[in-house]
Amino acid sequence: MSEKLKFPDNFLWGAATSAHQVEGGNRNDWSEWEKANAERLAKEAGSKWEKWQQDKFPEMFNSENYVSGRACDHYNRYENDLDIAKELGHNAHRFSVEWSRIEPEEGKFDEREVEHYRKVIQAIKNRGMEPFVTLWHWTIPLWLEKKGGCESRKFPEYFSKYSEYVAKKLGKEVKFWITLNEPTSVIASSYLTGVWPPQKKNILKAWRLYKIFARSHIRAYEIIHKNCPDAQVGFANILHSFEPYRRKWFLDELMVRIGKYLTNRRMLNLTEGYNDFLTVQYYFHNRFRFPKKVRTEHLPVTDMNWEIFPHGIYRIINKLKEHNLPIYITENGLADADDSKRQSFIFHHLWEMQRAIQDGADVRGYFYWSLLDNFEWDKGFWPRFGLVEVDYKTLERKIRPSALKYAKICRSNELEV
Ligand code: IFM
Repeated sequence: MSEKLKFPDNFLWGAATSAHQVEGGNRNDWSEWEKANAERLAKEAGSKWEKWQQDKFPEMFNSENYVSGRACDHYNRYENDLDIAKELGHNAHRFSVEWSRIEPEEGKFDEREVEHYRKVIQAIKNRGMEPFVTLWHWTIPLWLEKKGGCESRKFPEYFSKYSEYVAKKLGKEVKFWITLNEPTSVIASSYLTGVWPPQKKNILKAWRLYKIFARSHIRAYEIIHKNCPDAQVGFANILHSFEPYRRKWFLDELMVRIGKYLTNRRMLNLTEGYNDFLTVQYYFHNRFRFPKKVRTEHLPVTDMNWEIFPHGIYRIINKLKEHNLPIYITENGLADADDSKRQSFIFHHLWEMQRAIQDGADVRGYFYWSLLDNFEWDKGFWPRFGLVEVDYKTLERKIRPSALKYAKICRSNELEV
C-alpha cells in the first residue's frame, strides 16, 4: 500500500537558473576568462576526469565546450522556458539578474536591461509563479574586475549601489530576494583551489572574503528592506554533508569540524540577524580520513562523480532548525545526461526533506537545479543538470521523463511512497 506524504500548504515548488549559465551573450569577467582558458581546459580534461566520463562526454575535449557564448539563449527565449516551467507544475521560479548588463559601466545603469528583467518577472507572475530574484550569481562586470572584483575592500559598497538601484526599480514586483549566491563556493574555487577566475590561491585573501561577502549581504539586506518594506531577504548558502571516516578519531573529527565551520557555519555566523529566511543548496557529501577526503564506495555518483547521499539534506535542514527561521531549498540537483538517476535523486531528497519537516523544520520551498541544461562554469556544457534537455546546436528543448515525475509532486504537493 502506498502512502502519501503531504507537504505544508502553500509550499513553493520550482527550479532555479542563473543568468550567466543560461542567458547567452553576456560580457563579464567569466566570459573573458572562458575565451582565454578554453584551449587549456580542453587539454586538461584527460587528466581531470575518469575514463568512463571521457568516453561518455567526448565534448569535454573541445574548446567550444568551455565558452558560454549564446548558452541556452534564455535571454530571448525566457517566455517559452517559463511556459515549460508552468507546464511542469511549478509555482515558483528562481533566477538571477546580471550585474554586468544592468551596470555595464561604473555608476551607469542601463534602463533597458532592467526593463528586460521586469518583463521576466512579469512573465513569471503571469504564469502563477513566485519569483525569487538573485542579485549576484558570481559574474563581475568588467569595470569592477579591473578594481579587484570581490576581493576589493570596496566590493560591499559597489554591490550595495547596484542592489539599491535594482531594489528601487523592481522592488514593487519582487518579494523574495537572494543577495549573494554561494559565497563560500567562490572563496573555495576562486581563492583557494584557484580553478575559477581570478585563479588565486591565497588563504589570507580567502579568509578576508568571508567578511567582505558578509558586509555586502548585510548592506544589501538593509537597502532592500528600506526600499521594499515587504521584502524577504536571504543569501544562497551551499551546505555540505560531513562525516569522519573513523568516529572518535581525533584528526578525522577535526577535519569535519573545520569543514563544517568554513563551509556551513561561518557565513551564517557573520550574517546573524540579517536573514529573513535561510537557504540550503545541497550537492556534496564529504567523508574525511585525515589528511584526505575519501570516497564512500557504496554510494552512487552523478555524471560529475559527485556522491549521491540524500540523507545529508535531512541532517543539514535539521541543524538549521536552531535558527528558528523559514528555510528554502534554493538548489539541489545532479548532472545526469541520460536521466537514469534524476527521478530517484529527487524522490529521495524530497523524502529526507519531508522527514525534516515532520521533525519540526519550517521548510517552505524546494527549487531543483536546474530548469534547463546549462553552462556549468569551468566544466562547460557537458554536465547536464536540466529537468529540460537543451540541444546546444538547435537550441531545441526536450522535457526529460524525470521532470514529469517531479511535476506530479509539484502539482499534488505530496510525495507518494
Ligand atoms: O551550477 C551551479 C550553480 O551555479 C551554483 N550551485 C551549484 C550548481 C551546480 O554545480
